[in-house]
Amino acid sequence: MKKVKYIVAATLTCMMMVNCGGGEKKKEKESFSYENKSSKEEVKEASNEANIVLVGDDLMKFDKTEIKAKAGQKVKLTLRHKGKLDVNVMGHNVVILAKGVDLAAFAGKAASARETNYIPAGSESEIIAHTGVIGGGQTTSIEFVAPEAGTYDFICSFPGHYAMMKGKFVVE
Ligand SMILES: [Cu+2]
Repeated sequence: MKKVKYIVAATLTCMMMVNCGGGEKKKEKESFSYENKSSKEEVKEASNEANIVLVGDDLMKFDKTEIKAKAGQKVKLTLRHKGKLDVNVMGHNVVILAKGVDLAAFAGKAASARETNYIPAGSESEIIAHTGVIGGGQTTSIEFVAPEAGTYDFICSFPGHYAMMKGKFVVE
């Protein structure tokens, strides 16, 4: 078992090196042979983290209306703003709300919470996770652990955005 874990770690390292280095031929070959030996374990390891990427734009839209993870799974959520507008004009964030939180009520509070980056003070219990606010051309990431199974709302809490920029976070 230890040996298998080592191989998986080595495979992942190889894959990362290949990804970062643009794929030297020799390394690519190595990672390939490892991959065949331990493909099952590798899938297991990979599923330990959900990699979610949401892209926002200057038209007040997210590119997805549904994102997914498994209960208890480590989630890496990346928000990319592919627009050009400044953070003060077209700022975006992602706020995942706890169950039972009223979307409109939360967004109303958030809109006037400019000093705290549109996260209302004292609203911790209403939020599962949230990113910072970014402008055009910027990217930000957060990591958190997926809550219990269920469907959660996510929004951009920048003033006036939630009606257009919202979706479901489905936890299985
Ligand atoms: Cu927004």
